[in-house]
Amino acid sequence: MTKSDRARLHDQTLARGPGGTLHQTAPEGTQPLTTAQGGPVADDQNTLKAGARGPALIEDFHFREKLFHFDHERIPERVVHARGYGAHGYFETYDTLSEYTCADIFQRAGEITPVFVRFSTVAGSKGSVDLARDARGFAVKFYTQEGNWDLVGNNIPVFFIQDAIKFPDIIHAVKPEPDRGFPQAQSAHDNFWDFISLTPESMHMIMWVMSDRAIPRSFRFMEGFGVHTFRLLDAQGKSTFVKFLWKPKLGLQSVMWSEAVKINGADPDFHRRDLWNAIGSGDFPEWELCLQLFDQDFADGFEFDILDPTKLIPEEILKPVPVGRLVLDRMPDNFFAETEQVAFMTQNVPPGIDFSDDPLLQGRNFSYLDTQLKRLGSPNFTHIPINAPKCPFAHFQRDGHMAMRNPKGRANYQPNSWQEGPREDPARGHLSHATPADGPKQRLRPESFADHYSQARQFYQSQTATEQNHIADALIFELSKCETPVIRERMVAHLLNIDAPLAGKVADRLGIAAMPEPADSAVPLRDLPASPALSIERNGPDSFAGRKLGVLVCDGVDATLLQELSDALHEEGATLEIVAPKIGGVTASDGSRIPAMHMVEGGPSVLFDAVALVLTAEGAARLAQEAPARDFVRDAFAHCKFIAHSPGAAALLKAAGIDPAADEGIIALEPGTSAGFVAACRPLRLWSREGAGKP
Ligand code: HDD
Repeated sequence: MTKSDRARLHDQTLARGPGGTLHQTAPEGTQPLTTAQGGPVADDQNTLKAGARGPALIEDFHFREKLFHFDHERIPERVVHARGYGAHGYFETYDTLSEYTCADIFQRAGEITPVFVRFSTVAGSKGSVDLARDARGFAVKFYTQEGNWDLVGNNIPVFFIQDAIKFPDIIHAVKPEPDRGFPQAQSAHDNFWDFISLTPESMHMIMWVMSDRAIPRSFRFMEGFGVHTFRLLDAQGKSTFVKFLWKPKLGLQSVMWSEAVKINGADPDFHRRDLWNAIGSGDFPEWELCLQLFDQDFADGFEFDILDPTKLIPEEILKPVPVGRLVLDRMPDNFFAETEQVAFMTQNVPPGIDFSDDPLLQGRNFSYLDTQLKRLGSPNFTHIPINAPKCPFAHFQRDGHMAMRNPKGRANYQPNSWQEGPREDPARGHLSHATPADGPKQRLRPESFADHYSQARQFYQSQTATEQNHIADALIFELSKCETPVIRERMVAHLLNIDAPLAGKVADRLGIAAMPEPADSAVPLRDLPASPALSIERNGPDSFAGRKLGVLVCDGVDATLLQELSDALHEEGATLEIVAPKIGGVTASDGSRIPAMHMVEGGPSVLFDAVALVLTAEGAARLAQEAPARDFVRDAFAHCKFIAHSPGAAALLKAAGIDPAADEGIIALEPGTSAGFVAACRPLRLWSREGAGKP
């Protein structure tokens, strides 16, 4: 058979395979398909067989290579923070910080440094849901001119444990129980609460994890924290202690637990989609990097040990200073290559940034390198573009699996006589702070780490009444999932040291008949002043910008009203999504076709920050017959959302059992009132509806 005969046969086979299957013909100009070795592929639809219905032949190298590669596509997921989502962006330095640090990134006002950020949950596996109750990872890789700086933080400023040696235990305890393999992405089970109830140092973090901080509305509306105390070093080696904080420009916002549960069903990728949509539409999320700077005298005078990662420094005591802004403006081209393969390591610090002796940080600096080798499979993981520095670099590390950069020349060591290769430079390189370190070798927890309750109490008392109720509800829910009564009682004993009424409420709702004694505390408890900076509600936005309105419409929807609403949202920097009886959309009053983003069953109101019912009387009467439409309104009401309703919507409100005069969060929408409605949505929720009252 000649080459052209083969090509003809190929065309026929592609058009209609011998078995009659239809195949797509290649569009004009398409690149030819090849094997990984570069060999052109004639048929990618059928394995090589002995006869049309015969057995497959092992000679089929194309099939073998294709399946071999597919079988090896997955790499081990991260042992923690497996589920994550990343984006590219930049960091802009506001002003020089040369007074405190020689880090190149902080030398010049207006300096732009590329970054890659990965947000994550901690406990769940890669395919778990976004709205699990959990801390969120907030890891930033700055590609500085003097090497990569990884600030590997969380959206919570403290941690469960004080010493890294306990990390495998806390993580084992929260992950699915090993005999049964569940629950997935949840802390509401015996093993977790058993460990916590036996680990009093975790109480402060537990208050954060039971608060709404652990169910953020979006990555865009959460803070980030470096957690540990680090050091900044100036050109002379003078050290200043520092804590790193990220403040979201759009303010803080979380969802309610009853909402989170439904969001997980309606859209398990809620946080991913939110970031994807925001960046895709040019609404780039932004955070300010703030520093809490302090010296040894402050550290000596502060009531807790600044090396203890279960403690924070209240912002009212030490004001965070904004030093730059982070903007995320580009999604990765390839999720696997970038978000999955990115390797963050706390030990990646440039000259001018150094570690403290926080025992958790010291342990982390050891752990992160190990994990990258396990996950990425080769010491050459820095050759992967997302992990490679963007500044000039040169070293003698070489060879190994998958080496992509293979230097030429004779010298593979230094010093050498060949005038080849790089040399170290004491004037530019990373220098550690010359902290004196001497002492007997021992396994001891410092006495200064002993107060496990005072800051937990301070956190609880800094919350609004609504937020305190949410913490109590979360504790009750989680502990109700513990099958072992003694674990519940042990937790109530700890809560007695944090807030007696809270302990009483939890004990009552769990049906604990006799109140336990308070847990032993190694030191007397202190009553610390409230810190308003710790409340989400007190630090919400003053605008509806970045938020989403769900608009339920029907055929005949008032086109002018809809346009007005859309304009008012656009003006505010917010967006609108249309929910309709059919995904094909509706025909508006002026005859125009309005495309729908969701049909009612697929677009429950938990996906939106506020809702509007823009309906005709006929459409509302029809929707009133449908459970998903009634739930749309009922849920919005139960979740304290602002609800706008056009005059025609009355029948649906009535069917949902909602009195339009129930409260000021239910707002009549008429021509000319849209801007007022959008402004009314700025507090995000009408918490008084929940019965807790405002702070
Ligand atoms: Fe960790 C991943 C944050 C304590 C060991 N950690 C990881 C990630 C974040 C954090 C955000 C995901 C990075 C990414 O997106 O790839 N970890 C923290 C914070 C901690 C903390 C804020 C306490 C202040 N971690 C911690 C300890 C250890 C680890 C004490 C071990 C001694 N962490 C790891 C790890 C991971 C990790 C096993 C898993 C995947 C990875 O590193 O790259 O090495």
